[in-house]
Order: sequence, then structure tokens, then C-alpha cells
Amino acid sequence: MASTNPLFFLLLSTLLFLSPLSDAQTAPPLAKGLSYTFYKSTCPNLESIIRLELQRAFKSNVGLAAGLLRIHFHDCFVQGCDGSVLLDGSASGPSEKSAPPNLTLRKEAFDAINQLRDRIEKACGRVVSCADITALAARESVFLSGGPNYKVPLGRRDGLTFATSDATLKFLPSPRSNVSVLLAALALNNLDVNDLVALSGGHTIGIGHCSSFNNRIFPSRDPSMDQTFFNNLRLTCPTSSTTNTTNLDVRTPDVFDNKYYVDLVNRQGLFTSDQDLYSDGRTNPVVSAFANDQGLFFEKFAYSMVKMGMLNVVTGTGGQVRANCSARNPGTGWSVVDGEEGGSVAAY
Ligand code: HEM
Ligand SMILES: *[C@@H]1O[C@H](CO)[C@@H](O)[C@H](O)[C@H]1NC(C)=O
Ligand SMILES: *[C@@H]1O[C@H](CO)[C@@H](O)[C@H](O)[C@H]1NC(C)=O
Ligand SMILES: *[C@@H]1O[C@H](CO)[C@@H](O)[C@H](O)[C@H]1NC(C)=O
Ligand SMILES: CC(=O)N[C@H]1CO[C@H](CO)[C@@H](O)[C@@H]1O
Repeated sequence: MASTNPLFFLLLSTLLFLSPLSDAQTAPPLAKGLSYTFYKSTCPNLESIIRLELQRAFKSNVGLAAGLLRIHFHDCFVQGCDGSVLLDGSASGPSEKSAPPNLTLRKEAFDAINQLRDRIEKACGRVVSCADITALAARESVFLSGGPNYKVPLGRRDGLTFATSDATLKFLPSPRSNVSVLLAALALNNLDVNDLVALSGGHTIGIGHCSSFNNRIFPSRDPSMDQTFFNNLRLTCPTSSTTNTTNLDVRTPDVFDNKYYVDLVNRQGLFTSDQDLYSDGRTNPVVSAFANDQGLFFEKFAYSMVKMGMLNVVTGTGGQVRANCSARNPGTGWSVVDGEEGGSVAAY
């Protein structure tokens, strides 16, 4: 009998034993209430709807991908991935009046999330949360720009309260931060050195305003910056108050690849928070490894994105599924807009 062959047992036990192990290496353990099959019966076409819609949208506006990726990061870092960043009135959200300056999340990206929500409600009814749509849209930003196609755990619910100005300032580090400050900020969310270097790779797409890096070119060149790169930035930002923008990744600005790390190795990182990853001994080996091996970067980025995407999620019967990603459902509790005076803070 085949099943008595010792080789067969060896093979079987190897498969049974190793496959959970290799899963564990490519994805962190799931947060309670999340699963990879959450909408399998209630909205089976969810992921293909989002992919097709965004594929079309990115063709006419490539910057939308960067905008959507950054919104998911801001959502997760400030009071968890609960769609709070999307609420009109959130300190890092779309509302003009309570937003601290220099957050510069793109309005088209908030609009795109609402359009996806409407499209999904037509197909499946009101079953998919805005927080899940945001997480899936971020994955498409990565994948459709050339990055890894990782699986996203689903089942988040939408929170009822805004991200306050205080929380936003506490959890979102400034681009002027060094590695010590960044590590301390990420530790508040249980993220480590590897997560910091991998997630910063999100800066392989998108743009930054002069105000986010003027500390490195005025009054003079930050010595950790390449001279030619500096000369070009001074053309884009002739004065420290210029409102121009420039690409975060000077090599391949719209492609999700490992060139961001190649930039850092060549001292062409844009923000202090980028370039210090190469200068600091704790993060430098990881930067070099990613610059040399895109496959390794993709694997670690996917892992850290899934981990970030499970921060303080609301699940089960908590929160709600919003009918409008920009507003709490009518008659469902109260929230306070904090820190309307947040206008005095430094750059983000
Ligand atoms: C580690 C700390 C981080 C800091 C200090 C930081 C800071 C910034 C700043 C200042 C900007 C430009 C804002 C502007 O001048 O308009 C920016 C843009 C961006 N960030 Fe980060 N970021 C961090 C982490 C992340 C993470 C974890 C992701 C996603 C995985 C991410 C994705 C992006 C993207 C895609 C953009 C471009 C947005 C656009 O073009 O609209 N960032 N970031
Ligand atoms: C990092 O920045 C903080 C705050 O600006 C500063 O106190 C600290 O000395 C800096 N650390 C290093 C290693 O440069
Ligand atoms: C940047 O803005 C200034 C005006 O402040 C303008 O003269 C200059 O041409 C702009 N440079 C680029 C590269 O957009
Ligand atoms: C969604 O909510 C926002 C914020 O309250 C509001 O401005 C917008 O008109 C709403 N959209 C729809 C389609 O009702
Ligand atoms: C520190 C910093 O660069 N802050 C800037 C934030 O944005 C405003 C304009 O919205 C600038 O005036 C600040 O200088």
C-alpha cells in the first residue's frame, strides 16, 4: 500500500508541517475578527470590482495611487484602521477647517473611496466597510503600480469617532524626524525596525511639497544629501516657502519598486526621515538589503502592510458599516472634533 511507504509519510508530514510555517513567514497572525474570506458569500466580486475601477482611475491620474496608499497609512496609525481618517472633520481627513497644515492628503483619493463604496453597494448592498475598502484600495495602489499582490485580511468595521488633532500629532511622525524619533513613534503601534524600513518604501511613489524637506536645503545643503540632487531641489524650491512639489523617488516616481532604497544609498532621499534610514546603523543594513533585492523588499513590505492594516481594528458588532465614508450614519452616537486650533503645528 502506498500509504505505508515511509517516503510518503515523510512527504506528507513535511507538507503539513512546513506549509503553516512558510505562511507564518509571509503574513503575520490575523487580528481577532478578520479573515481572508470575510466577504466570500456576501460580496464575492469585491476585490475584482476595486481592481478594475482603480485600474481605470489610475490611467487618468497616476498620482491617485500614491494618495490612496497614504490614506490607509494615516488611517491605521491614528486610532487604528477604522476609516476614521475618512470622516469629514477628522484632523488628518478631508475637512479643511480642522486639518493641521502640511498633511496634504489628496482630495481625489477621498472621492475615489466614496465612488468605490457606491459601486460596491450597488453590487452587494451595504456590507463592506469603508475601512476595508481603504485597505483594498491601498493594495491596488501597490499592485497596479508594479508592486506585490498580497492578500488583505478583511472584516474591519468603521469607527464612530474622528481622528483628533492630538492623536494625529502623536502618532504621525514629522518628515524631519531622525530614526530614533521614528522608531519611538512606530513602537506606539508595536512596529519595529524592519517595519519602519519596509513601510517607508511606500515613498517609492508619490510627491512631497517643498515645506516637507526645506529643512534639508535651507539655509544650506544637509551634508547627507548628494550635491547634484541638492542643486535640482533648489531649482524646484527656490525659496523655503515655495509651494512646488517634487517626486519622492527620483528614479522611477510612479513605479512601485525598490528604487527608493537605491535613492537612499545614493544620498537622494527627500526627507530627513528617508535619508536617515541609510545614515543610521540600526536601519542601514535593511536599506542596503532592499536596494540589492527587490524580491526581499516586496516580501517584507507585504508583511508589514498586513501588520499595519490590522492595527486596532474594530470588528464583529463594533462600529458600523458607513453609508457614506465621509460621515457617521445618522443617529449613531456622537464624536468631538478636537484641536481645531491644530493650525500651528510643524510639517507632516
Ligand atoms: C515613517 C514615517 C513617515 C513619514 C515621516 C512620512 C511623511 C510623509 C510626507 C511628509 C509626505 C509628503 C507630504 C507633502 O509634502 O505633500 C509623504 C507622502 C507620502 N507617503 Fe509618507 N511618511 C511616512 C510613512 C509612510 C508610510 C508607512 C506609507 C505607506 C506605506 C507612506 C506613503 C506615502 C505616500 C504614497 C506619499 C505620497 C502621497 C501623494 O503623492 O499624495 N508614508 N509622507
Ligand atoms: C534625534 O532627534 C531628537 C529630536 O530632535 C534629538 O533629541 C536626538 O538627539 C536625535 N538623535 C540622534 C541620534 O541624532
Ligand atoms: C517653483 O516655483 C517657483 C515660484 O515660487 C517658480 O518660479 C518655479 O518655476 C517653480 N519650479 C518648478 C520646477 O516647478
Ligand atoms: C457624505 O458626507 C459628507 C460629509 O457630511 C457630505 O458633505 C456629503 O454630501 C455626503 N455625500 C452624500 C452622497 O450624501
Ligand atoms: C514647518 C512647515 O514647513 N510648516 C509649513 C506648513 O504649511 C504652511 C502653509 O500651509 C507653511 O506656512 C508652513 O511653513
